[in-house]
Amino acid sequence: MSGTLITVAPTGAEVSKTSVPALPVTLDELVATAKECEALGAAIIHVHIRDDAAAPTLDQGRLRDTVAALRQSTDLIVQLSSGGAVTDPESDRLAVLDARPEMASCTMGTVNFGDGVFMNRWEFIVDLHTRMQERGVVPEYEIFDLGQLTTLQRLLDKHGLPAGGHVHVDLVMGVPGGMPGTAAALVACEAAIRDLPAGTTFSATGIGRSTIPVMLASLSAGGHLRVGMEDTVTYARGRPVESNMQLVARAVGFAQLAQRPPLTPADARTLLGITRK
Ligand code: KMH
Ligand code: ZN
Repeated sequence: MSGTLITVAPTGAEVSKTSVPALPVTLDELVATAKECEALGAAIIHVHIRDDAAAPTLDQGRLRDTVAALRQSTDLIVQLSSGGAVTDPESDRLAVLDARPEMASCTMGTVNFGDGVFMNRWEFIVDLHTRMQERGVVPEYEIFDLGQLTTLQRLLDKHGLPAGGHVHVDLVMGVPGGMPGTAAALVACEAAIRDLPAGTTFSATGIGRSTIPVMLASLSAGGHLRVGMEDTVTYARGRPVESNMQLVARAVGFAQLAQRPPLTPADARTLLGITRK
């Protein structure tokens, strides 16, 4: 498939609503953002939710309500974050799957994350991967450093392919503590991805100012795109991001310039081996 899979990651767990008032944190704000981003060309929404104080939460009731509301209002593939915030316990992160999303993230290793540590022990990774297989939740394997692709290969060798049989990874580049958001790093990852099962696809996102070099490198290397205020809150030097739609519109423009127009959610499901439940 020659089009571009565009994922929007509108909220994340780290950006504060106080410093970035345009960040969608309520369910209404999230649904409105999702609808507009879908209309622009997004096919997947990577979801972190917030509580009434706009703090990150993995509250089960809120997660279920969020999945239901997004399904009702959009055709987007709902991908819940199992990463949460660096402070979330493993038990809550595993319980994210109980909200029955079509997709969930699954990170392939521990990484320093700014001043924190994003913990992903091997046994936890195996637990998450196998529970997703059992429940038919399609993973997006999050890769913060080159060696995590080797961990993914080990995981697939020992525990089998994910639900749906297709392997899709997301390169999260430029996290302080992870790999840099550069074309050279992306090319190194792309070479390692060739050792994964045939047909493995990847998307990439660059944190902060690496967003544009990573987008251009990913499109050139045959990859897909993730954008959103989880990763980028400055549109250009001195210009705060006004909305997630602004970032999705820019990604769509780049994809069109590359003659790889955005995939619809239906096309994305076909690519990723997802059967809509
Ligand atoms: N918020 C980060 C600690 C994921 O969503 O799976 C983890 C993260 C990755 O954002
Ligand atoms: Zn995330």
